[in-house]
Amino acid sequence: MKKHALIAMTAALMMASAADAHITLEQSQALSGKAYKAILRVGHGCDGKSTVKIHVQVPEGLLAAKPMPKAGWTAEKVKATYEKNYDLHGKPVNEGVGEIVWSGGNLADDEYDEFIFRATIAKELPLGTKIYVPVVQECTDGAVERWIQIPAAGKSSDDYDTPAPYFEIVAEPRS
Ligand SMILES: [Cu+2]
Repeated sequence: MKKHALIAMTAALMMASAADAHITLEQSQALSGKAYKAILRVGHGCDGKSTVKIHVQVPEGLLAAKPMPKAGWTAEKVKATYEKNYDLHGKPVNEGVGEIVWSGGNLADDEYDEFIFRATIAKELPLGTKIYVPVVQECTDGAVERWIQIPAAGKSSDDYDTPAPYFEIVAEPRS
């Protein structure tokens, strides 16, 4: 009995620390129609190898995305045409940065860092929607981690080994 409880607790702790170590977004909610600061937290490399490149796919409906310059890294801004037209501060937009690629740096597996971009959340995106931000992490020796898993119906990100970071669109911040 005691032993089982201990094992269950250890398993829960291990799962929690694995989730913490993934690539995740610091802000789990974004306000509809407002700017969202996406802080991608990189908790580890690929199986002990250093991170040298981070590809971020900017999801549909995140408008006018801009990376925050990062010392020691170069941010490439890949232009894309949006699938739909959106209203951005009263003006129609249908293109912007669709992918951001940070490269040139070297983040050791035993160190932590953050990669930041900002975008405006299209008012057209429904409230309550979970937005997944696929990230591909490249490391030394050609190692790669793909944080692109989006949960199937009835599952959650915790059910996956390499879930895509995500946030939820809300009308007002919830505590
Ligand atoms: Cu992890």
